[in-house]
Amino acid sequence: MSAFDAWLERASAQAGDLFDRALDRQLRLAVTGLSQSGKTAFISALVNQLEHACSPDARLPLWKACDRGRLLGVRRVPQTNAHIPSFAYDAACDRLFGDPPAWPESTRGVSEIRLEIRYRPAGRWSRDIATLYLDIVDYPGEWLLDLPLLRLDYAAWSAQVAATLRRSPRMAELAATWTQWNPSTDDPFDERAVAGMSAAYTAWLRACREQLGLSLLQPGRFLLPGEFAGAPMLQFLPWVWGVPAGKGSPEGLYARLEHRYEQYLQHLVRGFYREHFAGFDRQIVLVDCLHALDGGPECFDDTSGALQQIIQSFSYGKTNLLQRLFRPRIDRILFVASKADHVLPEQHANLVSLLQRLVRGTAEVPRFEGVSSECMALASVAATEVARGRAQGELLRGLRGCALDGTALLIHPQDVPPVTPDAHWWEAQRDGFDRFRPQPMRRERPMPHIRMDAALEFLLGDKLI
Ligand SMILES: Nc1nc2c(ncn2[C@@H]2O[C@H](COP(=O)(O)OP(=O)(O)OP(=O)(O)O)[C@@H](O)[C@H]2O)c(=O)[nH]1
Ligand SMILES: [Mg+2]
Repeated sequence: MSAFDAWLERASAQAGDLFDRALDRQLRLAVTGLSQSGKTAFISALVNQLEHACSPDARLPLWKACDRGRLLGVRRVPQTNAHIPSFAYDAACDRLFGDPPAWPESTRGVSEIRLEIRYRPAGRWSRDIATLYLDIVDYPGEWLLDLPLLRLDYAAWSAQVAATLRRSPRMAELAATWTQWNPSTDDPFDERAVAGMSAAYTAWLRACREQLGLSLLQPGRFLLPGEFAGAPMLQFLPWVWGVPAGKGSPEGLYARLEHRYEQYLQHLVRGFYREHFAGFDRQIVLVDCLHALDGGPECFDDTSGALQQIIQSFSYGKTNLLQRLFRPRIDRILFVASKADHVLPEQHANLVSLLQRLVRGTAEVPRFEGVSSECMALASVAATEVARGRAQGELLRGLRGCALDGTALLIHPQDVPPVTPDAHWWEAQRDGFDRFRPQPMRRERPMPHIRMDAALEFLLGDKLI
């Protein structure tokens, strides 16, 4: 496609978007969450619930438009940005409904999906049929952590990494492979040495994720470079060897690393942000609180810190028609403790309370802008069922399902602490929360879920009146 054709396509897509926005019949939903928080499973489940919403098997009592019979149908339609791959809903379903069932694969690139929702507006005399277009983007969670870098220059980002190393001896220990380099600002820029050190830095990011369970790992594309693997702009690392007095010579190491950082932001992050992360109307933030608990205090704080950084990359506020057209902002945000099917229903209140603590700092920005927010515990696809049975000779009420390796399980999951755990809690020996694979499901029926209808009501309810 020539540059002109691409421009023409984008311009006509934008004109179409503007028209739908003027009529308030387009809604862009930001599905936000760290890597493995459940974004792809949520989007797949959302599409599945919407597509089955008018069938007799639908189980969405908390979604008023659906419960009151005003929903006429939902279908997938081509998204306006034809140059962006479509969300692989069918591939996700092939895995979820497969034999054995499996979760969708971890996301490796950006994709979009557009849903056309047809409904009858509320009101006794209304005979009209109205349409709402719902646009959703899926992307790898790692890339989300690049957005906060847009507010930091190279020196500020380097200082942030240096502070993290001072705070966390475990991270500092793993970082020895690259921190021991210890160059000077004016050292000559040696392409091979920088490539080697950048590889060591990337290996450190990976080790922090795999060994320490951390998420606040930047730059995100280092972990998942996509089509840019091997590009020089992905070869740099933070300057943690003291604060340089100046930038040194323009051809020196510091200045060249700084240039690479800026190129990374310019070519990868800014474009990605502009194309996919501007103009959202609603946001859902998925948080795997149980992973944060299993990972220990450092992982818990890391999750909280990562969410706080991410939220600052979005714009919030109440909007009127003009703003909605030209400067859309998020006016509702839903914080979700995902994978709630890993604990017993009576623990959901604790899970929500824990989520509130975890996102306390994060929720401040939207609240300050007067944006309505809510916290709930949800399972996009419920992989367990509450059951009674005997385990090791004991009669117990617990959760029945299959572990990720297929082993049948009946467990009584541990309780969820309602507040940020204290040192006592962290020190006690305990097993982690068991993880389950999806239960066998029939394609012609909607997927089992927990509170997807409440999420739909919060996110879309006021738009379907
Ligand atoms: N039991 C249960 N597990 C879930 C649910 N949603 C997600 N999971 C688990 O969480 C894992 C990650 O889910 P994804 O939807 O791939 O997460 P993601 O946020 O898209 O991850 P990235 O694409 O890597 O950023 C899945 O493989 C499942 O093991 C759920 O509703 N219930
Ligand atoms: Mg994903």
